[in-house]
Amino acid sequence: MHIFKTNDKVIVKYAGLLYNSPDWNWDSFINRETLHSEVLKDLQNISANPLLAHNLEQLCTPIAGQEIWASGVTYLRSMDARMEESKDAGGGDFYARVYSAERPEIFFKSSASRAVGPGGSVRIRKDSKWNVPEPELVLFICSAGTIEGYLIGNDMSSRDIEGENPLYLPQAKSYDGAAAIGPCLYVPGTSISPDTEIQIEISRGDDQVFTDAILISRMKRTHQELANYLFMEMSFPAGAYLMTGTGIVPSDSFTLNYGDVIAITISNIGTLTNQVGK
Ligand code: DO4
Ligand code: MG
Repeated sequence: MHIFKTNDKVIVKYAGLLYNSPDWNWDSFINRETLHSEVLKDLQNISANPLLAHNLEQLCTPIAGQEIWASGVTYLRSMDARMEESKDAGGGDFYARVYSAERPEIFFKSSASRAVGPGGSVRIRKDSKWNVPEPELVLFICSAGTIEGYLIGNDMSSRDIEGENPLYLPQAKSYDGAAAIGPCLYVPGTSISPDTEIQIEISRGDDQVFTDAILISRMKRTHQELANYLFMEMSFPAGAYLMTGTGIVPSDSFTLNYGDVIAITISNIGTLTNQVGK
């Protein structure tokens, strides 16, 4: 089951058919425990409408009252890259410690108003010279703390700012257009398969300048463990989004340019495409 947000509708795609949700309010529609079975009950009372296909051409960012949080250093590749980029600043050891610590790294990523959706422009900071996308699986955790769905996310990151001093992390990670999510909320009704692949392609004009892929089973921590830490001392009345960390980091010579097109695909969810704008 996939749930899409448009400017005036919430559209459900289930078993190849499209339905206009009876509840157009994103927060009240998605923020439900056992979301998959609740939506199936809703669908019993409405008919599929193939004409909704054209509404899916203009998707909004699938967010309203949710905040976007992020987990870090959950894959070995992220730990290695960050140890290297911050070694001159003496920050390297902290990444190794958080990788193996019981408490995960969790940080605030974006409010809804700063986030970007499918087809929108992500940004790189003007005061940064080394920027990368981080393709990540995003959890949707409802206000009761259970994981109800998944999205694709891009945790845009300024590597030089974070590398200069790990205390600059909020500036390296949070700014207008630093978080992309979409294209929809995927609600499988069970936990997502460990064989789920995250794939990224970056194009510059006609050239493909970077491509890579990883399975989510390579992640060190469980999704529920991350969700439990996020919800331990914070409440989220409309539920929360949690990026689960990146296992893909381009080589150190790579930085994003204005105009680059970033396409992130996650099996069974879809593709999230964004261009780097000013
Ligand atoms: O420690 C910094 C952030 C890590 C991160 O965003 C990631 O591993 O994905
Ligand atoms: Mg990240």
